[in-house]
Amino acid sequence: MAVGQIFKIHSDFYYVDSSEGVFECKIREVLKKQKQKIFVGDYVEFAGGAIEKILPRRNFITRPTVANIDRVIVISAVKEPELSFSQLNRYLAFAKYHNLETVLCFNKNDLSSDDKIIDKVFSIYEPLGYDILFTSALEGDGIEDFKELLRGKTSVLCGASGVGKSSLINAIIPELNLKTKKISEKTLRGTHTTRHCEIIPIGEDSRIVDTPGFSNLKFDFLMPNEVDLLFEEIGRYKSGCKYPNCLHLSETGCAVKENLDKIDETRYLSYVEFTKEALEYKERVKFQGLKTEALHKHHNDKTAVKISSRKRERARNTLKQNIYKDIENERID
Ligand SMILES: Nc1nc2c(ncn2[C@@H]2O[C@H](COP(=O)(O)OP(=O)(O)OP(=O)(O)O)[C@@H](O)[C@H]2O)c(=O)[nH]1
Ligand SMILES: [Mg+2]
Ligand SMILES: [Zn+2]
Repeated sequence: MAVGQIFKIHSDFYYVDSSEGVFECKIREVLKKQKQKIFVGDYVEFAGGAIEKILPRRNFITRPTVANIDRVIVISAVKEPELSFSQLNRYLAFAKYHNLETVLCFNKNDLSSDDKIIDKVFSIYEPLGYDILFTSALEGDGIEDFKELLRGKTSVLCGASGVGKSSLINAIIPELNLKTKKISEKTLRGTHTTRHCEIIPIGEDSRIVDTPGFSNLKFDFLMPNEVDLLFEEIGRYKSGCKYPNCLHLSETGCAVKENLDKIDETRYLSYVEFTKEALEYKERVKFQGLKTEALHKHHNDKTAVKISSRKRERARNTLKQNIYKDIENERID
């Protein structure tokens, strides 16, 4: 069985890169039945144009869906679309949730001569330990540094549509000529030009993953008391809070609130925003928990699971088949 890595997925076709070359594969029915999802970046076993097995992932992210990566580069535009710190904090918290090294890249630097943005970016994110890069894919500023950053690693570009992810890759490898598109004049947003994730090799030892832009990421998958783990500068005060389950919103004796002068305001506002999303998620989980309970009907003090009439019909048929089998067996015997 050959082993290779998925570098692109288009509808039902999986493109595998292996020492034997590049193959277009389909996925074995059994994997589909097991509802196993294959990500770009997955190592797989394959034979005769069919993927048989997904090998264990070193890591992965789900927005965009990519596995086995070394780092995330969050791309923002300083203008067009307008820089949103709230959105940026979302990407950063998400990468931290997946425990991935992250670098910040601010593109379209040619469109702004406003040093205030640069100062603000450095004052917030440098103390948090992030590497920061300003680039212009159009004029070439910072492109050498960007290329240097990629050396020896597999880096995933992550950011809203229209910030210039594909343009940055084109700036490094012009022959690639990846599709790029002007952001809409009406909405000043991107138009989802890149449709699929794809691993692109750069030289001998570096790889970059171009991805479709997205901006509707929500923290509706974790518990509210986990959100402060995604904000290092907030989590560090947690142990001083009066209540161990403090969410640092409006509780008394909250050490985070007492130290707000040391935390950037946009960062704290993002923390509150994500915690509220997590609180909504918690409520929903609780509600769904109750709904599952309601499916259990009480019969003579015993809890019986209520099943739909179709399932009941199927159960009866199975019973019938078993009876026929027994009859047949008797005849053979
Ligand atoms: N002025 C300026 N324009 C840029 C720069 N980088 C990209 N653009 C323009 O921004 C628009 C969007 O760029 P894309 O590279 O398609 O953006 P993307 O992030 O790949 O977008 P999606 O594929 O939709 O996620 C294009 O018109 C680019 O020419 C830059 O550094 N400066
Ligand atoms: Mg693109
Ligand atoms: Zn607190």
